[in-house]
Amino acid sequence: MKKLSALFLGAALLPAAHAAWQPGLWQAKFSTFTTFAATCSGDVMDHPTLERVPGTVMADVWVPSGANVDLPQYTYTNPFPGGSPWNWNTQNTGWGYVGQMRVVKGATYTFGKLLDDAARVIIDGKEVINHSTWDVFAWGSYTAQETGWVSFDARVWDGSGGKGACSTWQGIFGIAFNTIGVTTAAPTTNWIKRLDPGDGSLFRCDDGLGSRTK
Ligand SMILES: [Ca+2]
Repeated sequence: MKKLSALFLGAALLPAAHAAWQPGLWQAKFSTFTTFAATCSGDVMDHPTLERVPGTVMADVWVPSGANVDLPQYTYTNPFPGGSPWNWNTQNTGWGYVGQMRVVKGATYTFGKLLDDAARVIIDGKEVINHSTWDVFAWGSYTAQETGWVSFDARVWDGSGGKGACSTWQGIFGIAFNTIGVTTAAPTTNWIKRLDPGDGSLFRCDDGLGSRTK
């Protein structure tokens, strides 16, 4: 009996043999890329700025044209422990986000983009948005075949001037989604932010068995 207890105790102390899922997405800031295509092809997981965030947060920040982008009000501070504040550069800033999104079988997820300048969204391998004209609304949809987690990859990019969520979505979100079939930007109440509430119920990302510790 003594031996058996020790065996159970030993098993409990062993590190988990699978990836540890965390709420949110991995983010990388591609501040030196000069094209949207370069931002889209950039490797998020190998980037030195790698940090875990709730969702595609920098798509939601708005910086007016000509503004001092270093001002604190234009930054986003990561609520996760150890997080950092970021901001857009004056020009040619890209952001990449990777992880998984929780979806429900049969539900159609319509993604919308209304930001300055560009966004691409790929969910479960399907590109639903790839649009690079600032201040122009774009959308695309994906229907889940199963209930569970699917891959999610989003990129946002600005060339110069104003950046982030704009027009009627300014101050709210730059990329959003809905599951009620809405394909117009207004009213904004039809749309949902891509932010995990903090419990891993919408977005999650794995820690790579210890190799992705930032
Ligand atoms: Ca711009």
